[in-house]
Amino acid sequence: MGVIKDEFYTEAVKLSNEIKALLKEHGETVIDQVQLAQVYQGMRGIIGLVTETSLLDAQEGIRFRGYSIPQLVELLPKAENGSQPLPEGLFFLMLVGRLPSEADVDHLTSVLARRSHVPNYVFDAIESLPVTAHPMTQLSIGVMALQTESLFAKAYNTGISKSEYWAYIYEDCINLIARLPRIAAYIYRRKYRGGEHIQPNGMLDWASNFAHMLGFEDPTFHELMRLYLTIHADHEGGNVSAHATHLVSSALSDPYLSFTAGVNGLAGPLHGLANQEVVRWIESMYEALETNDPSKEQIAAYVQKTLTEGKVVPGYGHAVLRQTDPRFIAQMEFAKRYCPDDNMIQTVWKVYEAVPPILSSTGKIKNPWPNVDAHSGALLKHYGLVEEDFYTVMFAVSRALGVLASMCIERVCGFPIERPKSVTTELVKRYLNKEVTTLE
Ligand code: CMX
Repeated sequence: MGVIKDEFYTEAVKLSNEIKALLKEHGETVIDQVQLAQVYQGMRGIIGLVTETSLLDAQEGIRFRGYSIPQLVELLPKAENGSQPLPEGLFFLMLVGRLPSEADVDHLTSVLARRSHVPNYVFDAIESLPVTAHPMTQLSIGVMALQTESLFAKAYNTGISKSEYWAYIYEDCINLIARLPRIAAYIYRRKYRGGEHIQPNGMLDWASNFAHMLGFEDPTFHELMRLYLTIHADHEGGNVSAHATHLVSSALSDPYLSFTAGVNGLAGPLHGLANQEVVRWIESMYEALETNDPSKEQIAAYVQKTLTEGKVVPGYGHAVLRQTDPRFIAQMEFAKRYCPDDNMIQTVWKVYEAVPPILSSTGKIKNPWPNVDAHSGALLKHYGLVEEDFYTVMFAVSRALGVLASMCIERVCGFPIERPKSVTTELVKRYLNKEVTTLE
């Protein structure tokens, strides 16, 4: 691990120095203006964060360190005979800032395999919950239980210097990424497979080992896992899971505490839980229409019904994107190659034809196009992973790669505690009535 850690540190220090120079010269330059509506409406569009790992363009979608998803699929190292990128490679890219070689990825894979042991008390903590508890609740508790392993928390208690923080944070982040698939798979086997657990296989890559511990041995499903865990990893810094992780970590809460905050945010139906909701919505539609093969017209009528009932169409819309999510397209391409005849996948494609014109016609929905969650569930179902309330856990395993890479960078750069200013509506009214000249 030392080699990657050294290269990461060298690059992050360069960045930190660049930021210091930038702020010295341009620190008072105004780069954004804020409208009152933005303050009340989820801070949409306000530039208030720096995240190096990825950048979201409203039209083009996500780029990770400058690389689009199709480029990553082409350029990141693959498993032997595989066609999908290894997520370890994306983690390396986000962390270090360059495309990894096969040797870099092999090294990272073996480090993660070596560090994947999860202490029994973590499983005991999960077991203390009713088996009916949502898998995201079980994941959150599992990661919290693991917090006793934090090297950063221990080192901080001994009074280390600020300049040493990053090294412990780094180790915690690698350890957490290594252990997450084991915890997630434990939850899956506990909840849906009668507690028959599968031991990790240290010869497999990170995603493949996850698939194996879940109990799936189809090599194409392992390929899907590699793609899934790559494309869900990061979506710049303002989304709820990334921002929550970043916010909590800015208080120097260790990576276990901080990532759990992100997990809890991802568990919201407007964020990561939407992948579960999409499958439920399609199944309710089948039931309501009494067919598993609805026509485009029937789907359109069901979408209208959903809107009339005051509900959202899950998997559609986005706070930033204004086009079809390239993560949706990547999954569609995978499905076209491996399972084009699957019934639910065909429904997903028909929904894709039917929904955007209807959402556009409402005049209020800013993005009528599908996001990542519109496709993932149907693919997982195809391979027999049918328990949709587990899907967000898989999203969380992937999201760890992005938010923890960012956390390592932030600690080298010494980003301070986050503390935006809030105001009251009373003060806003006084400002608008010119009774006060500033909202400060
Ligand atoms: N179905 C119905 N209504 C929708 C909608 C959808 N898919 N998307 C947006 N709207 C509505 C909003 O609820 C809002 O209504 P009100 O004005 O009545 O409150 C209005 O359209 C304007 O919203 P917006 O500015 O277009 O979207 P936001 O930035 O506020 O919200 C998002 C973005 C993703 C929460 C929203 O599009 C949504 O709820 N989508 C469905 C849930 C979903 O798929 N979430 C997953 C997002 C990806 C991820 O994080 O995993």
